[in-house]
Amino acid sequence: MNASAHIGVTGLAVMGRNLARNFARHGYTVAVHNRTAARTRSLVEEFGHEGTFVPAEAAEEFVDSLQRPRRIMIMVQAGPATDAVIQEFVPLLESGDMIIDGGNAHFADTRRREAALQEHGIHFVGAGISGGEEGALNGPSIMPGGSKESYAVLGPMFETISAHVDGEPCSTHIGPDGAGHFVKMVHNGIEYADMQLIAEAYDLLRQVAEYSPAEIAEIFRTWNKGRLNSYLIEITAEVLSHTDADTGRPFVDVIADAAGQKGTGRWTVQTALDLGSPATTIAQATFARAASSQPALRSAYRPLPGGTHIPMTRSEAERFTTQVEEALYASKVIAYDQGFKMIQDVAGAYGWDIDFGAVAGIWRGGCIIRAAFLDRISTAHAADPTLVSLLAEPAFAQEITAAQVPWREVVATAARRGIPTPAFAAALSSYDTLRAERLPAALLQGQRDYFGAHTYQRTDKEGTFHTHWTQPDRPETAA
Ligand code: NBP
Repeated sequence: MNASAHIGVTGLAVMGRNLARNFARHGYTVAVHNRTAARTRSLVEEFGHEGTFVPAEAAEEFVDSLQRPRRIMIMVQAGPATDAVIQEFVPLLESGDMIIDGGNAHFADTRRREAALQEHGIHFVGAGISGGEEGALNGPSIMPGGSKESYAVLGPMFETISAHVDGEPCSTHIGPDGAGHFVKMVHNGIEYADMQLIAEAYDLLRQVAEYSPAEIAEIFRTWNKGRLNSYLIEITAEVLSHTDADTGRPFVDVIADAAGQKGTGRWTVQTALDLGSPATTIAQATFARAASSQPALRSAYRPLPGGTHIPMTRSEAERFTTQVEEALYASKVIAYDQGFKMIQDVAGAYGWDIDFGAVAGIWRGGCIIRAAFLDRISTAHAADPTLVSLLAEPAFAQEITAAQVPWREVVATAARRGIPTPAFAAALSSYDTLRAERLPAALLQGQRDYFGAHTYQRTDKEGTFHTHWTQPDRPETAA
């Protein structure tokens, strides 16, 4: 067989099929393969005219059609299916070949696979791909990990098929082994937080300001022209302005209020706990989905009292809308900051050299959290690669300072009226935690020392100490 294909894609469900078409549309010769050959045939029948595809039914035939070093992109279900496909291909490959996992793998699996394939001299590249079906076809945001050598070969291909913003590709080498999938996971965690914050803003405008979904859609459209400009705000306005064809009711009112999840938010929260990274807004957004899907628990709580409903005048509602915009923006800055902190923490833990500015840069297009303000996040991190927090950057600090009164007013109004705002409140509380001069952590240390002799440090002298709490005069000793 003529080894003509620049890249091979195995796994031709929605994502693999669209990525294969994207490569082909950009002039690459693409070998295509799927466990069930019917998918391969239908891809070529329907879209063969879009470029050059080399279909293969057998794995050997697929591998033989690839130029060396061979580049195989796996687009199958994450988990055991990915391992099964790797096992199938490794014996057919040789040193220097590359396997790219474009699925939503857990970064720990990617680390394991990368280490195992290194022993065969095969480059394993865990590449986070965001943008869903549409992005895969027309330009996703691509977050590849793995070796620098593999990016030297794959980078130009990824950068060609990725989304572009201001002429810049939305693909960059994130870092070694699992770094790409880690960053994709955090992207999804931020996505959970961003969506929850938008949903809470909607709920406040609906319940407190008593706007209709169609009116709120217009508010979101206005916000989308300003600093909140983003894909998620844009689609929110679309969803809110949609009317149900069967009932004539606002579509949002006929959708069951139980949110689903596929697991990347949960992974982000679990990993944040492992790293000790306080990603509280992302965690609350994930728990909010879980709580919404607990009907028995919700029924048990439903009869209990809530807050007070106080009608607003039109001008009060307009003022409140402005406050919600401020609160949403400030909370969003905190959520993104928490995501970046996780990436900084993992980089420290694993010694990964990650360019945080470049990460924000490739999230400006192609992916679900694409937003105008990522430009500013990118600039802030690029200007100071050691930036601990966005809030240490003067322009963001100024905006957060300006948002103080409305942000607190919105969270207080929600509490008084009994409207849940777990993500808004978590963001504000995170802000207040991190800016506090003194935290009650001092009391926690006292409690821990009391029941578990866990020791403490003092503010006035060096060393580690323990108080003998049960002795009458409670003597203190150096531990
Ligand atoms: P799915 O996640 O639905 O997986 C279906 C594909 O996996 C089919 O090609 C199927 O082959 C193949 N497959 C399975 Br299942 N088990 C296999 C096995 N043991 N051996 C070989 N092939 C096997 O596809 P998708 O929605 O296109 O997503 C692909 C990857 O991209 C996933 O990891 C997903 O998490 C990730 N992702 C998806 C999105 C999205 O918006 N859908 C976005 C970003 C990332 P068959 O045809 O023979 O059954």
